[in-house]
Amino acid sequence: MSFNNQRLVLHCDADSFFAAIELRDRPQLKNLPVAVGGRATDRGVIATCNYIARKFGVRSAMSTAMAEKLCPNLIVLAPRFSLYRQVSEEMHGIFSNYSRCIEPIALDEAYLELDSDDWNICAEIAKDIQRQIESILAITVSAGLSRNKFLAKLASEWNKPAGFKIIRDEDVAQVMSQLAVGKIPSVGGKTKEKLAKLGIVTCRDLQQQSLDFLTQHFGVHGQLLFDRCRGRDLRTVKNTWIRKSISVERTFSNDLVRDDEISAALNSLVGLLDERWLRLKSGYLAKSLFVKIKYSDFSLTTRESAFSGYIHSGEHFSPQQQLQLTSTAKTLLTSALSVKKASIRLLGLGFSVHQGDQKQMNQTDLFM
Ligand code: TTP
Ligand code: MG
Repeated sequence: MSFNNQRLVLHCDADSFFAAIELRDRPQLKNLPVAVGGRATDRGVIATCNYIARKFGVRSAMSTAMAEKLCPNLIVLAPRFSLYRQVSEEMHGIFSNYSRCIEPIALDEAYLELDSDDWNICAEIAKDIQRQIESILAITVSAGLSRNKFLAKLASEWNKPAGFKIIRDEDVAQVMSQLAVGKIPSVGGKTKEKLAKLGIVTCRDLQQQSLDFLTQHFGVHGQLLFDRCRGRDLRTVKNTWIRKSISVERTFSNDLVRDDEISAALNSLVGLLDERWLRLKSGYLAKSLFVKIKYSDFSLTTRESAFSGYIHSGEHFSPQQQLQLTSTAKTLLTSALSVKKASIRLLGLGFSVHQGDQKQMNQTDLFM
């Protein structure tokens, strides 16, 4: 089998994404069946559920009433979409430290084209991404590494949750021969049924059919079936991810209470943000500064302040900017603490950004 793509593709998909985010703030529910969705009394549906609930047959898009019938002890939590979007943004930010070509597929899922064709190097990158996401975001992702998008996605689904699988060139023939046709993403219920009527159940069965036969029965879809059942996929990874923010955060081993320790933590975050900002490939403009606080009860709050000017990436903050950023961050923090003064478990600091032409921008614009 010959392969056009030299670079390898990594597919990452977070495990029970919405539920995992809810569970990290409610560790006491970790070993119970938990779902995120609407209430049964409101004719709600399940958005997702943890793997414990899946053992009872609970699934995404199922009515909550049905889910509660299957799993009477199911805990159904209301969704918090803006939080999921924020975590998604942070997860994609982590991806961007490892790849310049990222194609997001969903909030919790992306293809990454890696800069290497060395399987071992790419496997290390994949594992590093998994570790980073777990340590920074406290959720797990499954990852699949292969030669193309189709095979990489197949690999990431192989042993969820927190799974990692590589499908190497020499494994493709065997993997495909045993695969059910329903595992090809575009083969939905109807196509599967039609294939079954033709006696085609596995990809091996599909491989026995000519391209003519498949186009005769499935039109333009025939070519896709012909390719996928052999593990072929010529789609490239399209770099469509746009960074919207960059942030740094610290979880403290002892929750912060005193003003002086909170202030010291904030100063050190400004330093960390400066480092991240310097390393970020140039071309980003910061348009606002935000602080994020997680209290010891795991509740979360953010405060944001827009700039009237811009600051651009790829350079250290000037001393003046450093002062102004620190002072703005303190004001934001004070505003949050005036609403809720409690011990702090985590502090974060970041910029909302957009991509822009540096030449148009004058660094001294910041906070003018
Ligand atoms: P998925 O990645 O499909 O599911 P998941 O992350 O919950 O579980 P898995 O471990 O199998 O990957 O979807 C990502 C999120 O999208 C999911 O957490 C909730 C949301 N979603 C819905 O709201 N409705 C749906 O029907 C599906 C499939 C997902
Ligand atoms: Mg997922």
